[in-house]
Amino acid sequence: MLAWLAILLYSLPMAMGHYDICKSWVTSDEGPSWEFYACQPKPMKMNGYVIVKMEPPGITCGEPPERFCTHENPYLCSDECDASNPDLAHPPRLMFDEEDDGLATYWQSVTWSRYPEPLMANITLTWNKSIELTDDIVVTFEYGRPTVMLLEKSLDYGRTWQPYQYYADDCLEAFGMPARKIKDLSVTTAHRVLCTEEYSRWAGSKKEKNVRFEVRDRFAIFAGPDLKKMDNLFTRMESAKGLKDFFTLTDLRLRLLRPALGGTYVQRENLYKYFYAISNIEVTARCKCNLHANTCTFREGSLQCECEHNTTGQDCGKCKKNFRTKSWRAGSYIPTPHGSPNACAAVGSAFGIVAQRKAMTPASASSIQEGQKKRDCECYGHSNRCSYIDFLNVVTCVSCKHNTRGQHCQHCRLGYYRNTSAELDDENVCIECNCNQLGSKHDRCNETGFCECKPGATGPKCDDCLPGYHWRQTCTRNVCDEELLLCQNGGTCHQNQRCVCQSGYWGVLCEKTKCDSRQQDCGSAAASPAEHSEIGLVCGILILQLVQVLNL
Ligand SMILES: *[C@@H]1O[C@H](CO)[C@@H](O)[C@H](O)[C@H]1NC(C)=O
Ligand SMILES: *[C@@H]1O[C@H](CO)[C@@H](O)[C@H](O)[C@H]1NC(C)=O
Ligand SMILES: *[C@@H]1O[C@H](CO)[C@@H](O)[C@H](O)[C@H]1NC(C)=O
Ligand SMILES: *[C@@H]1O[C@H](CO)[C@@H](O)[C@H](O)[C@H]1NC(C)=O
Ligand SMILES: *[C@@H]1O[C@H](CO)[C@@H](O)[C@H](O)[C@H]1NC(C)=O
Ligand SMILES: [Ca+2]
Repeated sequence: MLAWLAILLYSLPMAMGHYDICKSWVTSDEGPSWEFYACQPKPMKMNGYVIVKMEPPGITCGEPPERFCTHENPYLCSDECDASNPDLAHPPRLMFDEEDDGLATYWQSVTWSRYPEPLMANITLTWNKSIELTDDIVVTFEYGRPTVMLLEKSLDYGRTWQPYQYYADDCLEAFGMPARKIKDLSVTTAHRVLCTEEYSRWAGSKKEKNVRFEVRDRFAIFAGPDLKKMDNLFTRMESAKGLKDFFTLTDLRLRLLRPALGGTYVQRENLYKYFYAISNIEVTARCKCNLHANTCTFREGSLQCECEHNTTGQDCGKCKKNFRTKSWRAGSYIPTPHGSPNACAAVGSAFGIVAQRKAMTPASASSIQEGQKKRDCECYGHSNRCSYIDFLNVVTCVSCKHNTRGQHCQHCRLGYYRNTSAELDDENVCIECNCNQLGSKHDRCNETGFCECKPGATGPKCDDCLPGYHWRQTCTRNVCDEELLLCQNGGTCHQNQRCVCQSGYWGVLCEKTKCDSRQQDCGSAAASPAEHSEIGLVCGILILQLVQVLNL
């Protein structure tokens, strides 16, 4: 009872629809059971989990020790960077540390003493984990912000990179791009990569320290200025994959291309005042767990989702072993507020929520013993039941659906063939042969969907006739046609079945002359109701009489 209460209390925040719980214990007509929801971890500061790489080697100041000045005080170059002295060193880790109030600790580059060779630096941040930004990226520069810089991101652990945002005091000059503001973006362009001049102009090194990558402003396009309507954003992300991916990354790279100039041109006589210094890089994000986990922990050197819904993997990107009866799917934000868990289905259970309900009800307890043998019950999602065949010592799927059959529902039923563009666990894996009932010998086909045809029939489905045959209930050999079996003496071929002869001729192909009314077979070729000649009429009557006699 206490446990129940605990779970009940635990499930209360779910009403807010922030996808923060993965399951809750509910009571329905069928009894108590788990219900599952799409879920995601809370946003967190990512500083503590990052691996940072600086390029080029030797870009960090202090080896050898170096003096530097500031823009505010360009001729008082009393400050010193010395890597061997902890009080004067400026290593990269100081971009991610906790700072005491008012005392900025920062990474610092060498000065621009090699001018006019450009002073450039790459700062690559690696999480070895897909993360989804939930707030602005804020980079804090001491002693002035770069006049030209580029933010890049990777979605594939650093294999490929793409620009994320361009920053320059003059976008056109630096990148050939017009300057834009996030405010100019709309619902359809919210994930556009742009160049901004907002964070690169000189405003005094103490006044404006931050360079932002604006996540909140982009969210606000969907969720409103105070981000109260996050459901709108999430719903939109479900339909626009590009939007979701835009905020997802595994790595970030800051490419510092030109340092702060203090509002002037580069003064060659005092290059000690040009350098980069970063005191903080703030990245707020949540682990990407494909809506299958609400916690993410740091284990074995990297972040890992604590996967629910019987999924596994760093991003919960696949189904656990023995839960692969259905293809893996990411959870979905819709329908709001709980979304769809799209859980992996356990072998030997039905799918999704219903499955779990059944599994929890006492009624199914009797099947547990049978369940022991169901370890090998793999049915590719086409069945939820197996039975054990004692004398063969095999476990076999029963009641395979979707027109499948076989021990693992891995074959197609007779009358169906394998859809080569579908996986084995696809509902469309078997395609009906659709053999023409009249033209084919039976309703089965070979692996490429070809039916077996009766004589005279052809085509994949046996609904065509070979030359010399025509379609009449099935393919029937022609009596006459326009190529091989020509009606003679001016006769015309009627529906490939018979020749309609000119008066005075008869025979199958009207090859015989002079119908003598006393001859028995006279009318066999001339019994056409279309023939109104007297002879034809007489012959017709004769035949009718003959038929009547024979029937008696
Ligand atoms: C920064 O990275 C880019 C892309 O790999 C590379 O082309 C460039 O040379 C690097 N810059 C520095 C200063 O190492
Ligand atoms: C990245 O994460 C994966 C999965 O947790 C792990 O196997 C791998 O060793 C990690 N790589 C590095 C460089 O930390
Ligand atoms: C996952 O599998 C376990 C063990 O069979 C089961 O208790 C749990 O309810 C399953 N969860 C989901 C979401 O399918
Ligand atoms: C074959 O499977 C694919 C993938 O599920 C499906 O899109 C297609 O419609 C199937 N083909 C037929 C003829 O059913
Ligand atoms: C199926 O039958 C057709 C027609 O007889 C033939 O061309 C094709 O090669 C057969 N496919 C297979 C896989 O046997
Ligand atoms: Ca710091």
